[in-house]
Amino acid sequence: MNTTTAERLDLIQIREDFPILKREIAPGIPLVYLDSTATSQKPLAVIRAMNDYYERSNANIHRGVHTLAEEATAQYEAAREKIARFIGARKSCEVVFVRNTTEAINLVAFSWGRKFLQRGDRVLLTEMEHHSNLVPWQILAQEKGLELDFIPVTENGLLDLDEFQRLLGQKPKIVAVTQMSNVLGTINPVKQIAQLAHQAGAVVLVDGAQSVPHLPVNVEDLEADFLAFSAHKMLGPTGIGALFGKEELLEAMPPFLGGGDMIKKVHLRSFSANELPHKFEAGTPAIAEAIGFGAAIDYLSRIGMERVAAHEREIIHYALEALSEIDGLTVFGPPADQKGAVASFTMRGVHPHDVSQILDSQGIAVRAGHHCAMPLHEKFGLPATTRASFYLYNTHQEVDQLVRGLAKVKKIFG
Ligand code: 7TS
Repeated sequence: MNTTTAERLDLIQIREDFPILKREIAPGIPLVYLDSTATSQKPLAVIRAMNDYYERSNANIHRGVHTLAEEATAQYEAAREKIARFIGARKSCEVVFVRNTTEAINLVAFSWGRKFLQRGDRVLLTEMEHHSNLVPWQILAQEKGLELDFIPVTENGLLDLDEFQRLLGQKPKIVAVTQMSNVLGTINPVKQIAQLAHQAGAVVLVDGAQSVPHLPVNVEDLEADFLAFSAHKMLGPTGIGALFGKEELLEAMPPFLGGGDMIKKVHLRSFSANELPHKFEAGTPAIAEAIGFGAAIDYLSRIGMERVAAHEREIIHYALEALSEIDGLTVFGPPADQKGAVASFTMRGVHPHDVSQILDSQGIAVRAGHHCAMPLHEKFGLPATTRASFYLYNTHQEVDQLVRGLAKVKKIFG
């Protein structure tokens, strides 16, 4: 593997930073948390940043001139700056705070999409999208009479790029694609996709819910027009996420929600919208959560996303190797070098929910179901899978525990 010992993460120190990892699920049964794709755990630095804000500086932002209001505003805006730097945005006004990835994509669909798409226009998605990058487009398609097309997923869990080129020939107005599948783990070549989409005249939205937490992501390098991601999957709190949008696109878009903060002037029958990014942030935002998001970015930046990614590459190589030795177990998706640290699998003769229940009785937290990607499961003819996912705090020993846990599942189900 391409990490040297010097670059390796200090797992003992990192695990110390996450109080929940000391939890026992039952007496003598320590937690093995393998569900970070759903939501990550939070380090003390994030929990403390939010507590400090409530204990010292709590006030509403952008309105008061008193000391607390100024502190709160400064911390909230500092978080935006950190996020902008983290993803390589040129300006912090290109980062809009939203509740999560889902809201970010809805914002694009219902602000950009409502204004710039017309009956018969095509939206190009993929078969591996999370529901949050499908349903908003379906709603808009019904409203406006749009055509939805899908880049197919191959048997081994990759996007069919020949078919993508053909679909681009139909001149979609927007290509919206996930950078990493939350089921297959597939890391899609979004830079190449964006370049080709731009040549065909389309705008590009990247769903970064799984990539931004796990890989170095730079919007300039990717040539993404929009990038959506959630804090809670990258060590931050729930209730906050970000939409990156290129300034000229955001400028041209109408507001999404109306109310306080997003306006410059309001009359009884009209308003003028505020400047970016406030135009898209109506009402009192999740202030403590934004500050916690900033602290999560600080934590990841201190470690370095290259090292996070390298650790996860090691873990997934190790996990796939170990899982491949279990008779009757099938892991879906591409080989380890083309995917992130996600292993969705089925076990012959055992329902995925039973697998996860028996693992839970051993303290091992995995997820079973369709993982909000029902069309992808349909494609593979599966009602559900069991999914183990890994992050910077997971160890090789935890992979071994998963393997032992699965041996027990097999024993119980004979
Ligand atoms: N896009 C992808 C690729 C995701 O994995 C998820 C969440 C979302 C969008 C939506 O993120 P949210 O923060 O708005 O909910 N994925 C999962 C999952 O795999 N299990 O629980 C949530």
